[in-house]
Amino acid sequence: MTVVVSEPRALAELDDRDLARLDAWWRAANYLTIGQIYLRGNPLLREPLNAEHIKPRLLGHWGTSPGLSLIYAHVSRLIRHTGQQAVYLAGPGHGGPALVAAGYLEGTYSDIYPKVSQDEAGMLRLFRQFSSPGGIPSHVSVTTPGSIHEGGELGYVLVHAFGAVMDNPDLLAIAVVGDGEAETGPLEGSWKGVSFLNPARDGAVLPILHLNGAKISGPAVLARKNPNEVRDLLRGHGYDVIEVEGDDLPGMHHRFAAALALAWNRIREIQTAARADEWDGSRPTWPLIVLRSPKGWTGPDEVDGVTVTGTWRSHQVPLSGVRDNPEHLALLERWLRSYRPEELFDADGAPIALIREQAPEGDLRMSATPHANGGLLTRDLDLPDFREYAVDVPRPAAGRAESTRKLGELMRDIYTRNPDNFRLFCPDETNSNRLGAVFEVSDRAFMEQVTPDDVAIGRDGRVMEVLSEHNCHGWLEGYNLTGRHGMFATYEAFAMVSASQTIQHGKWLQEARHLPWRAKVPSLNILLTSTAWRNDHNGFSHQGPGLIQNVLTQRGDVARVYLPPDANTLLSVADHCFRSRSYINVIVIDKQPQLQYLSMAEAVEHCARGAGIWQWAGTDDDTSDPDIVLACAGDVVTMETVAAAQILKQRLPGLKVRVVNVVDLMTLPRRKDHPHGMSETLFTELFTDSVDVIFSFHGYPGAIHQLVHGRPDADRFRVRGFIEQGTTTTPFDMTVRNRTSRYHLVMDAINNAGRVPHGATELKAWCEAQLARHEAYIVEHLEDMPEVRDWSVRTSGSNR
Ligand SMILES: Cc1ncc(C[n+]2csc(CCOP(=O)(O)OP(=O)(O)O)c2C)c(N)n1
Repeated sequence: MTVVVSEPRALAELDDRDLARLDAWWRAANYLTIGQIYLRGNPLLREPLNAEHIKPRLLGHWGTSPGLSLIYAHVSRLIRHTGQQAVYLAGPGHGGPALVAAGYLEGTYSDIYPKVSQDEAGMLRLFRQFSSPGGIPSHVSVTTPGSIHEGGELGYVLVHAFGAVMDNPDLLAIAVVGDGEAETGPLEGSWKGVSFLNPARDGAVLPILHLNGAKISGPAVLARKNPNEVRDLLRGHGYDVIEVEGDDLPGMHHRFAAALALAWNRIREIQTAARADEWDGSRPTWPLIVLRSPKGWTGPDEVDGVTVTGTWRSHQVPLSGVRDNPEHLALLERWLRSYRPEELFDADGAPIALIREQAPEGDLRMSATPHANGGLLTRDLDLPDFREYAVDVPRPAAGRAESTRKLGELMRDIYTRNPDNFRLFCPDETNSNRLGAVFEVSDRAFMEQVTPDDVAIGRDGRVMEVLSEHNCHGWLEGYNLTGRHGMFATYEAFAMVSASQTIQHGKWLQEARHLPWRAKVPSLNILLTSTAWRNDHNGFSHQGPGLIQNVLTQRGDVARVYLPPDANTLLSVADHCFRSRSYINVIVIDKQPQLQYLSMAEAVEHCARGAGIWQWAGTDDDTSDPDIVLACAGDVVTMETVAAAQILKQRLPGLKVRVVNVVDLMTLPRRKDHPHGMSETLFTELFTDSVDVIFSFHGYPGAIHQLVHGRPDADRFRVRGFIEQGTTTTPFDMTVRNRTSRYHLVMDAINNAGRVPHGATELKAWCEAQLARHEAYIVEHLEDMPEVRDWSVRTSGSNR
């Protein structure tokens, strides 16, 4: 696209027509905002306002809205002058009616929702649907054209904005940061986005810190700080601070236009120099605007003798008793009429030409930008054949490999084939998670100083490492929602830092499914590695499989959880996830050397079914039901299950044991509960309909009970899993403490089998003795017993 470098003065200075347009548009947006909050009739005030015109429940947020609309109006003018592609992210997303009003004035809203037409009837529908049953949410939600950021859970506006512009050189993300929002941990950490933004190949973020002074019911820290401290803080983060303050009109229009022009010209200077190779490589000082304007600006100054505008009292609905209080009703009418709606909308109720002129052309309207409907821009990844990265597995459970290393090699080649369409996001653990092969083709992105000791760090890098799960997760969301692919790889326990983002993104994807105009976007892929079971060295703080629990409570149309037990299944699962759209895919596998079970061909077949019987591991001959089913999902518990089955095979050969492995956790629920749910016939084929199942699970045991609910005789599932018995110990001791060790599973099998063959009592006693030996051994030797540490099916002598 062509960005026209505007004459700085032309952009910075408003002529009369500019001013008239901005003023009319802003008045119209504010009018429509208030209409959405209050009115269910008489949308154009063509008759005196009465109580019947007022909604029974007054919902929504006025206070932030006039500021959001003012900014929107000015950015639209900038776009008209320059052709700049821009996406608007409202941090205080509770100002939803302002962004809905903007889309409506730009015509996009009626294009998408034809019933909400640009006439009186459509305006009435616009008002009635807001925050109503069957209508639209009060925030800048999925339903809002032009939005990739709901702003419901505050704190993520900058992370989404930075993710949106990565590898998106022509895009400018306008990110409005609320002063309350700026108090959140994620937002405070996200100013650092500039340290990872390359002006040559990435777009730009323009943060606009909106210091309107207050939150729901109290002052905001940055608004009350000495302005020098605010300046120092933001400069310290690397920004060039441009300030606009006041409530005078048209003065504020003039000053904001000048500030925006200054900011944009500065951005273009930075980008033009970088793209012309005139960049010394140091981190640019990007502009940032601090806007100080009153909360609830243009609203009623006082209500019941108390100041409202400029205070926290304007946060939500400044006049609350309108239906029953004639004075409030009169005040509301005066307030609405102060925008002079009769000048803004024509006889049919459509916005007048002056207002329509304010909108940029076509897709340049921020409410229509395809960047905010990223599925429209999504290109499939050019994926290598994952089978080429296979680990050779001549015999099951005989050799060990670091499975995630293979995934790293796959991602290395995805980077090469997709130079602007794929990124890995990781909180400082790419090497630790054995994904370091990506560094063969890409450094980590870093715009701060690089020293000779740094390895794989540089301004051209595209591996995103920042020690902030919030940043990693949010950047990937922004990257995904604008149509690009990636993966967030993190230590399993610390995925809980960003778990709330996972949940919020899941909600976004769920809602998007109901909107045919929202094209599907690349899935959010999360790799949980350095798992609970193998954080024996780091201890209890690093042992927490909580994210699985969160994700599986999300609705089936978005949530997917995969527990590949080895490298080949991991490769097959990863390939599937990289091809998928609009899901949250959680993949759980540890990074340590681990037993390998399946050849690539077997892995592909196993993953396609999601679960299957591992005949080679058990003593089940398929002619009749087994005596016990040993099921497993997760790498470490799979090893313990296979080991338990081997012990039973050797020491209790009369017992018929079936081993079932589950890769796709969502095959366990009934099909009516999840689209991946296996058929009842397959479920019975695997688990029978009456034999007891000892299910050993990577996560919390309750999850399996939840998933098999409603399956034939679900009570027969005895689940072992992580029961918060963590500490700093040996790998095997983690399984002992959590009662998932092979010895526990053998005893469980004996205790629950339909038939107890001769020798069972002795075997249980042997297991108890082994556990006692283990306990003494690790205290003395500080490592696991060799027969456990080096165990494989080869050492215990079995064939596939
Ligand atoms: C993480 C989070 N905590 C609490 C809330 C509840 N909440 C909604 S709006 C708001 C105040 C927001 O203040 P600010 O960001 O300054 O926005 P503005 O003043 O522009 O409305 C709060 C605390 C929330 N939405 N998200």
